[in-house]
Amino acid sequence: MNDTFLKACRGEATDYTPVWMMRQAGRYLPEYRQVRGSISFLELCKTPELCVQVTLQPVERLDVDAAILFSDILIPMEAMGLPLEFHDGRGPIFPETVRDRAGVEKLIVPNPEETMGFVMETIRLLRRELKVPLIGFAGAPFTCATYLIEGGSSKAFWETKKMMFTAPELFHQLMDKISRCTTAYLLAQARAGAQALQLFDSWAGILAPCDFEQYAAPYAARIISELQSTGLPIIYFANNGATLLEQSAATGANVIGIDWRINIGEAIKRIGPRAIQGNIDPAALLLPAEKLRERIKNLLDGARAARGHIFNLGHGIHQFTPPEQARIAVDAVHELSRR
Ligand code: 1CP
Repeated sequence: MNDTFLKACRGEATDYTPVWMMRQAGRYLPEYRQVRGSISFLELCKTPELCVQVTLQPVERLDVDAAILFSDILIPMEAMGLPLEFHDGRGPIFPETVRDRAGVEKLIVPNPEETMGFVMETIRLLRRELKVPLIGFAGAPFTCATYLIEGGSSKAFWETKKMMFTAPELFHQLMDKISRCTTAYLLAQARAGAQALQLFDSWAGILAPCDFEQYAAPYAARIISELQSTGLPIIYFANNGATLLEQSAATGANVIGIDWRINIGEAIKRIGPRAIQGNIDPAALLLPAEKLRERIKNLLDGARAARGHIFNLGHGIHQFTPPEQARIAVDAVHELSRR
């Protein structure tokens, strides 16, 4: 059993720097595209045997030190009672949005085992196969709320901010409901065998620090505190969150994920004595091998001051990344960090 990743999460010494990549299973892998050729994305998410297969694909091809459950942050939002659709090339769509009191009240806080048993089954099956730790995950409440309110992806997040600023009580009610769903869901993942848990706050970076403080961070903090009983390392990743690092650390997460818009040395100073995860620009995987290795070397040097470093990209791997380049990066991290 390779527990290097878990040791780094806990700030313990490791023989080398562990590595995984956000969205490491997915469309950049031909073997993933082959599975997806015969099944829709949502059906794939609900078929444990296939989720196991695609979760294992990057572990085998890239030699990463952790696996991440194959699923999506919007699966529990569908379980809250809002129909979800995925259209190729357009991302997720909620045809009914949540914008008023009736919409918030209609949402249920589901029993995760009953409504998302396929996720827990995937976790149980994976634990039998894996020789690296398995990361479970959920969207952080703010990020999930944007999808419910906007009805899908967004650029300006106007409807979300409109609710925040014109109906704050309703917004808090929605956040509270999503948070209760998320805590129950992650506790169920832990019981099924997840060995670390990551909260993805992909859109937190659109918020002013004062609004992050008031409307988003307290809910992430509450979930993290309710997960303490599991004893599992919790990773909090706010994309575009370089302006929110102190507040992200204050959520109580054991590991703070950072994107590439900040130097890791500066981020380490700002998050204090806890582990850090990141932070190569996903596009930098396109660099010629020698340049890529040089960039990784610089990152590893910069991360020496950290109390635990997990190498990752600053956000999900891009769909058009050549898989061979990802493998070059993983090998470079392993080789260059070994003492
Ligand atoms: O067509 C396809 O096959 C679907 C593409 C795809 C994949 C492979 C989507 C749709 N989701 C996923 C898997 C996924 N999503 C994982 C798998 C595990 C892994 O990392 O290997 C994870 C962790 C997620 C999480 C997720 N989904 C996030 C948070 C991470 C991030 O990238 O910021 C978000 C925002 C989503 C929503 C989502 N699902 C899919 C897409 C294209 C999107 C983003 C849409 C948008 O930009 O708003």
